[in-house]
Amino acid sequence: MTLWEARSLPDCLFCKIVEGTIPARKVFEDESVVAFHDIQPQAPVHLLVIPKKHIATMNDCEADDSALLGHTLLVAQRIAKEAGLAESGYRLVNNCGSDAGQVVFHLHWHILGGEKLAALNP
Ligand code: IU
Repeated sequence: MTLWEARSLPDCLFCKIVEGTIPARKVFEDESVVAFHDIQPQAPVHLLVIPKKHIATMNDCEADDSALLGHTLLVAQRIAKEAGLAESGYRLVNNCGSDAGQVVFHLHWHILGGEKLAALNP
């Protein structure tokens, strides 16, 4: 049993995407990370990058997760480049908790790009 299988939650939608029991348009997968198209894109390019291991939020990350977190971010960089966003730029977003609008409680980063995004502080 791999680490992510040991740590997957039966009712977590993103764990089901990792397992393949809910469909997703995956663009990347390795032993610890999956990336896929968001089903409700908020920009011309909207991808999600998630660790396979079930971690609910950024608040739940521990020191042992540092290599996994670093790897997940480097995967985000790689697939943003593969999506053609390196030169124009992109936004990498993690919503942590309800005030930030987190809806799916399995750690993930949004990659948003393909157009001029609204400024955070207009
Ligand atoms: P949030 O950061 O938790 O608010 O974002 C969750 C995202 O997951 C949101 O943009 C959804 O459209 C997206 N999503 C998805 O791509 N596929 C799914 O099966 C489900 C949610 I459920």
